[in-house]
Amino acid sequence: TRATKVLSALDIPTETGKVIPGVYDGAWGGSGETIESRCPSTGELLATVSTATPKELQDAISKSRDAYKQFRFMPAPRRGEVVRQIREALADKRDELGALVSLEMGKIYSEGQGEVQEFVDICDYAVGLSRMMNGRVISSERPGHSILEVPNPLGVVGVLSAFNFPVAVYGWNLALSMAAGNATLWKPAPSTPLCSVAVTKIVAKVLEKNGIPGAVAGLVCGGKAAGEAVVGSSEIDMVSFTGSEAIGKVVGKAVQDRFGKVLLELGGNNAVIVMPDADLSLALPSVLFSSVGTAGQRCTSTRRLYLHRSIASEFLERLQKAYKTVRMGDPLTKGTLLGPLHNEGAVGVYKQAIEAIKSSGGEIVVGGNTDMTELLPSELHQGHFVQPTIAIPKSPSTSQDIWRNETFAPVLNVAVFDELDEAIEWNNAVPQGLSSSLWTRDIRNIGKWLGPGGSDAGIVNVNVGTSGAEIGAAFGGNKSTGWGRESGGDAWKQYVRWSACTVNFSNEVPLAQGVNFDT
Ligand code: UN1
Repeated sequence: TRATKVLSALDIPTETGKVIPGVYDGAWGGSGETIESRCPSTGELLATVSTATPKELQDAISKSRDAYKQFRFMPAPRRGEVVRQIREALADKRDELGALVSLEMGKIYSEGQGEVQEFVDICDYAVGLSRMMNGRVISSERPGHSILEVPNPLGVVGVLSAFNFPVAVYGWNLALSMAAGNATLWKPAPSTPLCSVAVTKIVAKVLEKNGIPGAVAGLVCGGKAAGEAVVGSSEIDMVSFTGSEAIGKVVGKAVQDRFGKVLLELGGNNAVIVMPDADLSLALPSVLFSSVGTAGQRCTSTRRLYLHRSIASEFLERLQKAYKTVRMGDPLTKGTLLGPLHNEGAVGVYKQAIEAIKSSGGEIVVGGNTDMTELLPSELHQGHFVQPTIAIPKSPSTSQDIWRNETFAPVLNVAVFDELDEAIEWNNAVPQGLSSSLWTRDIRNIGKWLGPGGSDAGIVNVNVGTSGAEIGAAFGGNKSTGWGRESGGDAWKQYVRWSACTVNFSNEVPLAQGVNFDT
């Protein structure tokens, strides 16, 4: 099968019935329960993967700690050189790994490749960073003294990643964590274990070649138990979690309870505002990509569309037409723009959202169906396909659940506004604060949008959609999105421990603030 082909190109043998080891701590293993990886497009079983027993989990955590204790002494630029080799190895397998992302997660091939590219990009960034993780020298008020701010490796970083970006989000964390001199232990989503096994194999080979302990980039596939072990372990200095607000709340509290560091990337509920002066022919494809792309399964997907009254009907009409041209099908088939949802649960969430809109008097403008058998070839009938949907809820009131909750599916809710201030108020009136986008050519609108009374999200775009960020800036959201920052910008500063070091080069020991303690 094509799955066998893709997997064997990624060094994952798949003889029938064979369980693939899902735990790596320098050696592959895992003798706990097994998990199944299923293709969301066809329902076929891709492979069975092993997880760790509680004892193996603790062993993996300890091995990560040991690996950190060794790795932290390697000079940062040399760590950067290892990251560069990982970058090369990943780029070599971009197509194969991209195809595996499509097979296991369900996003289209171009986006699967894009995810690997994002990992490659952040490696490039981390290679440069490895020579630029600078502290500072601060003037002291005391003669013959200097104050240094020094970054050192932090320890072990636990990465709990989500199904929707089974490669890139780990990449954001691993690249920075390695440059910073940490060991990283990955607990991927239970439904995308193969992507994590494939990535870990690529990384492990590079580590081995450089004589670095494999547990510098460890892996524990599994479900709740594995997640809880990572979250609860005092040997793990920082937990970087991507997922739902509900689970993020539990993770955040648990890590805080042991005074660990936590980095949360939780729900998004991202709005696009289109002003009357916007270039609609640019806004249109952009809104289409952000709302339908990845079948609405990015945390940055557009969920809310606010249209100025004067362009609302024209824009909506054009958007409806565009929705109807989106080709649904197998994510690996050329020309497909819409793959399936990831699993049956997501279809349930989609149905519930449609039901809630209808029962509260809202209108479904396009889509709303989950029975796609007419539109799809028989081999995709077991897939989790749904129709991308545009809805007009009865009221724009953000006190309604329809507007307040993140539905991780292609459902776009539309409302009409008269004044930009009103639209900004709606933009900000939800619990989440990840991404936002304003379409205008008027510099006064842009000033308002970017300023203190503007969007309160972590990503505030102008004439660019809500999804599809590059790695250069720090990525993350405010409010219930969790305030975490990953990827570029200053995000690396969280992956080190900072010390303020006052050094006395003089022959006196004066006290700060002129305090006199003479006897
Ligand atoms: C996510 O959805 O979890 O900005 C991450 C984007 C991507 C990353 C999204 N580069 O859409």
